[in-house]
Amino acid sequence: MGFFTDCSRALLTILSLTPASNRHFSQHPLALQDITIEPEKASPGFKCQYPSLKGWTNCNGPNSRDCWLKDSASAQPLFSQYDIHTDYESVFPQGIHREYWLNVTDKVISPDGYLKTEGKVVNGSYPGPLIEACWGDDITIHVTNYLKTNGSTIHWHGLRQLHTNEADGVNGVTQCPIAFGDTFDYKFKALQYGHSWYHSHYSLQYPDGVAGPLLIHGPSSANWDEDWTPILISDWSHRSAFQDFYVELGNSTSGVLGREPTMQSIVLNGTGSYTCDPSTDKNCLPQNKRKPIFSKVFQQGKRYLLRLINASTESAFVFTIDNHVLEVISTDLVPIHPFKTESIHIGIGQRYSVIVEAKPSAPVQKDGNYWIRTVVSDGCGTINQSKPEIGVIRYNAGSTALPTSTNHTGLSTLCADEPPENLVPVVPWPVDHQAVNDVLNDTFEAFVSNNVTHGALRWDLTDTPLWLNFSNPTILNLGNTTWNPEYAIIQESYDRGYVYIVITTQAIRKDPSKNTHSVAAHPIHLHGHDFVILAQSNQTYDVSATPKTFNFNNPPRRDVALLPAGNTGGYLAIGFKPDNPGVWLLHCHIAWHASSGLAMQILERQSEILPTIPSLDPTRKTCKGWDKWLAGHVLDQDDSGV
Ligand SMILES: *[C@@H]1O[C@H](CO)[C@@H](O)[C@H](O)[C@H]1NC(C)=O
Ligand SMILES: *[C@@H]1O[C@H](CO)[C@@H](O)[C@H](O)[C@H]1NC(C)=O
Ligand SMILES: *[C@@H]1O[C@H](CO)[C@@H](O)[C@H](O)[C@H]1NC(C)=O
Ligand SMILES: *[C@@H]1O[C@H](CO)[C@@H](O)[C@H](O)[C@H]1NC(C)=O
Ligand SMILES: *[C@@H]1O[C@H](CO)[C@@H](O)[C@H](O)[C@H]1NC(C)=O
Ligand SMILES: *[C@@H]1O[C@H](CO)[C@@H](O)[C@H](O)[C@H]1NC(C)=O
Ligand SMILES: *[C@@H]1O[C@H](CO)[C@@H](O)[C@H](O)[C@H]1NC(C)=O
Ligand SMILES: *[C@@H]1O[C@H](CO)[C@@H](O)[C@H](O)[C@H]1NC(C)=O
Ligand SMILES: *[C@@H]1O[C@H](CO)[C@@H](O)[C@H](O)[C@H]1NC(C)=O
Ligand SMILES: *[C@@H]1O[C@H](CO)[C@@H](O)[C@H](O)[C@H]1NC(C)=O
Ligand SMILES: *[C@@H]1O[C@H](CO)[C@@H](O)[C@H](O)[C@H]1NC(C)=O
Ligand SMILES: [Cu+2]
Repeated sequence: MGFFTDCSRALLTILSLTPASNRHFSQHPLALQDITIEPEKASPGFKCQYPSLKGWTNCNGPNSRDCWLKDSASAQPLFSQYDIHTDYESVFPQGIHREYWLNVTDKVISPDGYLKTEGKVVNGSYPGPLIEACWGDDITIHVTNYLKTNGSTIHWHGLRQLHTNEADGVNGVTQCPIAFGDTFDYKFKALQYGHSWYHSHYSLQYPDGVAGPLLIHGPSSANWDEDWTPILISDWSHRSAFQDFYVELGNSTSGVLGREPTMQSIVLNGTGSYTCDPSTDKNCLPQNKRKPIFSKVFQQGKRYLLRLINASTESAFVFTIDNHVLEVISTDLVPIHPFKTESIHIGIGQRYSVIVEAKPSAPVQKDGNYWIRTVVSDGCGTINQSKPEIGVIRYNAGSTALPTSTNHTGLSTLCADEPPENLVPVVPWPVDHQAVNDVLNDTFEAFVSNNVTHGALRWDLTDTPLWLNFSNPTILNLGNTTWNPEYAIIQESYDRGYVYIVITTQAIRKDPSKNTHSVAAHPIHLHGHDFVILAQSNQTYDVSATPKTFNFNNPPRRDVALLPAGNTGGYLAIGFKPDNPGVWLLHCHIAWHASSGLAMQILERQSEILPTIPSLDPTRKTCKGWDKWLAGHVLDQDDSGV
């Protein structure tokens, strides 16, 4: 039974790296003495439960957020507790099984007060409902697709999916799209804790609204009193992303790459305010039919935990609250040593947890109202109405006045990740100074292919823009020794150490006659892993000199990092542990670029993937359903598929 058996006391659950036996999710009957944690005010009634940890107690509270569970009967509880220092990649507390249902449908929506007729949503709303679980829980999510013109999949952004590659939700890679009326069951374990988001990986579907927050309760690296459930911050377009994409692709015959489409507004937790005239524009909602501006009440002196997510299509933001300081405690799903700042730059797909003390700096506003602002970073996004005043913090719950507060002065709006020296993980990774792979061979350039493939110029990473066949996911080809170059597959069959991958914006190996340099910053996301940032710069990458500057000493660690763009180059060097057999997408999180082809697949330990998957029958069944749907529909594939 491996590690899902009851271990009454003292023994922490150790992650067994022998697969197959790990797959029996057990449900424990609840007993009165079962340990429960009511971690939050944000979601009343939600409880974490650890019935198998008999005799253990909850050690998490407003002044001990670093602790999660402790074995009170142990002589030295410090050595038998789950806390912020626990190496969550190898050890976790066994929670309970939770089950969720999601329904993806077409819907006319208007989060910013303007009708988007081709909206696509989860359970009738944008953002979709919160998926909430606890560290160590087993999760099953049944996703049903009712979209009339699209298939669908859901990806659980940033979750490791250790030994559950088939639940990663990437069509063409780990599954076929879910056809109209069909359901796919995603089953995985919450081995990390923190907040993230889920979104469709079907072509350009998530910018149309198929996205929602995900929260896994666990310890924090600083103390707080009350929390907010995660909020998605996003740029927003009134047109379907499937139409906007043609702006990006440009004219297919002219041989010119298009520009990024202009987005219309910014939306915070599903609300925004687009200025338009209802008397002349029938899609423009009058004020009384709009949602009120996002506002939250602060009680003087309390510490609030805010969980921020940048769920943009193309824009990065700088987040601030007038007169307040932010204490940052996590990068993506990695707890970090807290640091204080007035503003935080959040790239697409990135998340930060920040604690805000309700103690406004002078000058205190008479009405006690302060703006929450999201400023679009310089050169990272084009939004027609990018009004930064997006929400309100109120000290007087009865007030409805808009704030008169002013922004922090001297803030940088540079499009760059936070300085690495600020992002120090609590659980350190001392990174090997030697890579297990051939790094030059694994150096890739984000370029535009000179070749008009599939009717347009496209972004690429390998020599070919990614182009997947929805009906033939990589996971059903694991016996292959040769691969279609358009699947952009690279092999990493190592069972120890670190694999380094370098991505640049300047030519290193690429043949300039086949690919064109195009200056753009790209937020790079890797599935199945957290990675360390060995180096990140907007300068030129030098194959012999730059690696000498790599940071091996507990570098920042996360699942999305910006590849910066300077005039002459720019690079991002990452390192990951090849400890999770599977086929994992690495891609730019600007939806237009991923669709265009700026993506590749890392095939990790090919021969060990199948033994970790209990059965591919559900995957094959989904493919059958998709092929059946396809037989009656015309699918005009115009993008990579992701
Ligand atoms: C989504 O909607 C379904 C059907 O209405 C409901 O049963 C389910 O609980 C909802 N899911 C969540 C996560 O709220
Ligand atoms: C899911 O959405 C479809 C289409 O709107 C609807 O017919 C169906 O009843 C919904 N299912 C559930 C369980 O809510
Ligand atoms: C998805 O649906 C949109 C309509 O909302 C349509 O324009 C597009 O062609 C569809 N794409 C695919 C790949 O199914
Ligand atoms: C975001 O919106 C949802 C749905 O309306 C709501 O339940 C949630 O409390 C909001 N989040 C915050 C932090 O206010
Ligand atoms: C979200 O990411 C995009 C792209 O990197 C960036 O332009 C935008 O400013 C980010 N948003 C926030 C709130 O940081
Ligand atoms: C912004 O919107 C206005 C009004 O719809 C339009 O006239 C203008 O061209 C838009 N600007 C851009 C850059 O798209
Ligand atoms: C370089 O990459 C190619 C293509 O993936 C592979 O065939 C070759 O073995 C690699 N060379 C080394 C030294 O790793
Ligand atoms: C362009 O792409 C086609 C089809 O993928 C390929 O046959 C051809 O060699 C490519 N041409 C160049 C110059 O790369
Ligand atoms: C896609 O894959 C399916 C299943 O392997 C195959 O039947 C079909 O011909 C492929 N389509 C294309 C365009 O290659
Ligand atoms: C797997 O190999 C077969 C036989 O060579 C080939 O037809 C197929 O395209 C390959 N699959 C992928 C995803 O490259
Ligand atoms: C490169 O980065 C530095 C430091 O972050 C910044 O000061 C500079 O403006 C950037 N240059 C470009 C061209 O973006
Ligand atoms: Cu990009």
